[in-house]
Amino acid sequence: PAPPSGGSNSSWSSFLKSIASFNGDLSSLTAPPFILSSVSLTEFSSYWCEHPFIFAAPANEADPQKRALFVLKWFLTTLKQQYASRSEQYGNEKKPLNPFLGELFLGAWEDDAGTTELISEQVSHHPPATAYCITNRPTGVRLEGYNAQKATFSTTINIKQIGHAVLTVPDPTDKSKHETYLITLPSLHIEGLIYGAPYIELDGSSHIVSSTGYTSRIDYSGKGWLSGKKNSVTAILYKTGSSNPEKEAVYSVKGQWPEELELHTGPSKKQSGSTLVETYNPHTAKSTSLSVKPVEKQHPLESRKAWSKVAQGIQDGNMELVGAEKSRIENAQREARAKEKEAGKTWERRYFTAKKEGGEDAVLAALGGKVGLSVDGDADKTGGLWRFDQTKADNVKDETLSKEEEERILTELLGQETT
Ligand code: 0T9
Repeated sequence: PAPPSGGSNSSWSSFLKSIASFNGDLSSLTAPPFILSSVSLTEFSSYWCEHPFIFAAPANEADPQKRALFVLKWFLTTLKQQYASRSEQYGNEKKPLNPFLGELFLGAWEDDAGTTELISEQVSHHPPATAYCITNRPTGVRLEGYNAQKATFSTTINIKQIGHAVLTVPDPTDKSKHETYLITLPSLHIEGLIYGAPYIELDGSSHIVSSTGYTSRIDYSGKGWLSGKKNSVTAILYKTGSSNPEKEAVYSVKGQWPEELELHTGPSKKQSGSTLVETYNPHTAKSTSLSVKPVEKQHPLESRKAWSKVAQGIQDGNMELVGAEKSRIENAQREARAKEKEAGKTWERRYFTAKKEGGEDAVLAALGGKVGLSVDGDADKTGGLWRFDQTKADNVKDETLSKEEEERILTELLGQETT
């Protein structure tokens, strides 16, 4: 075994010991400095759209079966940035900042598909849940979702993702109609912990089920004792309700998600008559980076602005500053919640609204049962069934904060001293 890649041996082994007696709350783990990230989980929502033109592509495809394939392809092309980008960049997975309630991360991409907008908001703190909405302006393709994580320890850290996403695609042959794709999220675990170089492996399976009658099942696997390659994936796309999806699949995919994916017609490439649709190579695919306003122009609750001192501390290895600045935010948040409670109020989410308990969600009602999602969207584990609220978004669009309002937010919600 190689020695730990970062930190000192002793701090890593005491960290491992603390994980072994772990209570399920990842944010409570005190990790050695080299494992700390200055990026908050609200930023992770942007991983859904590293390639905006692939995201928007279904809107320009007239054949519904091909559209379903394009949606599957887009989903698979997000995996690399979602789950491998930190370890590729730093040599190990990192522990993200734990967002505060109301934290925002806003931005936009510009590429061949035009402008695609991102809105990400921390909609719950206990339990932590992040909601997002990504819209490609020219086509109207939109992804809405929310997620939380449940961690357990058995051999390693195992994480189950709770929540789901809904992709809406306007029908290219009839713009008055649209179709929806309900997307479930894979579970994951941490590999490489004992070597001091943790990275993510996906496991189990996830699904995409569409209102047009197609289902994709995606199976994840890693390197086993004797065979298998790390970060492996296979997927089949079949007619929803098929009694033998493995045999009746109309498309199939095979590969390693950070390396290469092969898309074929039919259930597998070995099937006679199967043809190669496309080979996707993430190393050569065109990525577009997200544009975010400079910190000076951001709303005080925007992630990079609110966490800027903590991020600076992490980058400088100044753990005293990190601790002090984190506590400032956490204490201010605790006080704000106490005040709200006293006044009988709740924190108003800026862009999302939780569906009323018992209130039906049409997408979950129609498609949820096919992929094992409950109609209430696991609201108890995510602080609500969160949906983007266009009215709220329109109302805040041209909002300008007065100096007083900005100072009130800084002091009352982030614990900053203003002069
Ligand atoms: C949604 C994604 C999620 C968030 C992260 C588990 C994890 C927090 C949640 C699920 C995104 O769409 C996809 C990617 C990575 C997930 C993170 C990986 C990770 O390790 C963290 C947890 C909280 C830790 O930081 C544990 C410490 C770790 C570095 C082990 C030493």
